[in-house]
Amino acid sequence: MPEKQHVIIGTAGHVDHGKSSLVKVLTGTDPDSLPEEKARGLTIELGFVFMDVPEYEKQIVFIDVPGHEKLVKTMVAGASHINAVMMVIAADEGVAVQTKEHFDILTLLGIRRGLIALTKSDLVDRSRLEEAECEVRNFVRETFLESAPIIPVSAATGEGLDKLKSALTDIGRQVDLPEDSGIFRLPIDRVFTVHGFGTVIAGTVLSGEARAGDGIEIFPDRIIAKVRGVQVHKEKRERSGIGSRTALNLQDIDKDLLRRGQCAAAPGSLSPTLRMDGRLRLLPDAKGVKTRDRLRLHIGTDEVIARVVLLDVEKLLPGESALVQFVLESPGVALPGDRFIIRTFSPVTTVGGGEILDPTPERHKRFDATAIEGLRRFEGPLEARVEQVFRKSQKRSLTPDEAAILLGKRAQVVREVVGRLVESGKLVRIPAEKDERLLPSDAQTALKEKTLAALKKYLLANPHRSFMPVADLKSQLERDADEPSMRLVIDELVAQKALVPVDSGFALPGHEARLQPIEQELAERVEAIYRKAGFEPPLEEDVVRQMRLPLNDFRKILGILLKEGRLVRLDPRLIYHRESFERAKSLLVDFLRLRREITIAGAKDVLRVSRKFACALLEYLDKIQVTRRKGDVHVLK
Ligand SMILES: Nc1nc2c(ncn2[C@@H]2O[C@H](COP(=O)(O)OP(=O)(O)OP(=O)(O)O)[C@@H](O)[C@H]2O)c(=O)[nH]1
Ligand SMILES: [Mg+2]
Repeated sequence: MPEKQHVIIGTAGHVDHGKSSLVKVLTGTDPDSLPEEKARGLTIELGFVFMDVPEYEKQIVFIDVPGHEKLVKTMVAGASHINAVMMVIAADEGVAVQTKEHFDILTLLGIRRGLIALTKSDLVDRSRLEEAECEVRNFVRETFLESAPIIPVSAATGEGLDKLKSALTDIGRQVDLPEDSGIFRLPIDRVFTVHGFGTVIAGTVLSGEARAGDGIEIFPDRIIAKVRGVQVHKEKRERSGIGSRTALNLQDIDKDLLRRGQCAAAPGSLSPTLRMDGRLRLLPDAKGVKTRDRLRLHIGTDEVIARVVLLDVEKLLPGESALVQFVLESPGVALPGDRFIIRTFSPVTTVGGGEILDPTPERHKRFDATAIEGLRRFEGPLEARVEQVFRKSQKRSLTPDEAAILLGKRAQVVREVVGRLVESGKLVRIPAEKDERLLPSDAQTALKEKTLAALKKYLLANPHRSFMPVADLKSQLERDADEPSMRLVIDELVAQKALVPVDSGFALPGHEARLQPIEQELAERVEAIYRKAGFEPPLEEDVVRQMRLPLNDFRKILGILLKEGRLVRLDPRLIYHRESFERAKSLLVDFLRLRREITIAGAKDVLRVSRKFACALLEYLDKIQVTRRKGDVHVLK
């Protein structure tokens, strides 16, 4: 039998209005299973109950929440990922305090579907029932439940239950599967142990899938675990399905490490942080919020304490919204687009909520224009969000797949958007055989400028050098760019002839090392020594001794003469004057043209030098590909 799509319906409403009783008469199962709940007639923990409707193509699952004012935290966790709400209002009492608070929370969580069950209809007469209906209709005016059915029911007599069931199945039909990023994510709402099975976590699968044998990571604690088995509605399954209530049996993990509020996800797919940026909207009747207010931040099934920093307003007034940065007191995880709820620290009341825009931001100063501009992009269409992920990562190029993970979007979708951003010139591709990376074009321009500036600065500080060694350049740019971005920018600068590649570094066109007059004079003396020595030049140490120069000064001058090509280094110990070398080369080449091949002894005779020089010259000619070695002889190449 194919797996049925789950429709997750949360109850909501004031304490004792009959939520659990209604779930029980609808399903035959009491959602209150704890002895303490039964004894007190009060829901304390979330209840998860499946409703079997024969012939129905979907599977309804209720999440029954507590209505008590002290347990709103639990209600938020239960309501965080529902598809629709069954708002329960007792006909005798009508709209009460937590009716409104739950309703506000559902609105802030972005729940869009539901119905209202007007319970305990058996306790009121007809006119009170009509009055209650009227009151409720007013209550939901201009809200997401504006045109939702209001159904009088009684858990005691069964009145209205059929109508309620059919309204629930209608709503279920309107629920679509969420867009799937393909990356497994399940916010944990329940942890328990099953005798003989060990530790089990449960929740609603928001995206991707998990199979037995898969590795998962528990965030924000970064605990790696292995899935031993998957269960849906107490039945063993091959894999978890998106949107389904799912239990994962984990291997070798201590239950004490797990709790509601953690998130099980594909390893490495989330980044625990102490800061999150979002748009916060206050309820119209809430108190205002100021920067540094300490609040309870509910994201997914978790609650963390955080201080709020208002980024684009001085003070946030009731009914208004602002871009904010939350500074968390303990790490949390989220993806862009996740909803959150804000409750005051003490006394605890719900004041607002909104959407996470950037779950891993830098620290921002208030009114920072770049930060605000970036967050506005994250609020925009997908193309703007993809662009912003790359912009935010400035110093590091990203692959489209990495960007997809950061956004919680399907890789294929992000790849297409990236293609459009390249066409419009906002992103630049870094060519690579596999795993093509991209960089915002602004970042590329800035990095080019930085590269040229680093080179100029280096050459100014080292006037005797005519180029900057690669390693020095890279270490200068390290803080601003990753290796592929540097490669891209350097290649482009070379192609534009703004950089000139030399042996082991880069030069600026037209730039020559500058010598002090005294160095100039020394350089001429060094050159003269080599010129005069002809085919049998002295060793470096002999020249140093002869000139009575500090070794470093000599090396510097030698470096310039070599760079300028006035001297030629044949091997680590042997240097020729350019003129002597050219003369030796043409003598040997002439000989070869005539005789086709030459031995070391032959070269010795031609140049009248010792074996050491003959050997070095022939090897160097091989190296610069004038000649080629063939056994004991060298021939022209
Ligand atoms: N007469 C009558 N009593 C009801 C009806 N529904 C619930 N009750 C009674 O109302 C009381 C509270 O019902 P619950 O179902 O526990 O209420 P709840 O909304 O789940 O309460 P919390 O979970 O604690 O918020 C119980 O004593 C129920 O027997 C109904 O339709 N008619
Ligand atoms: Mg209850």
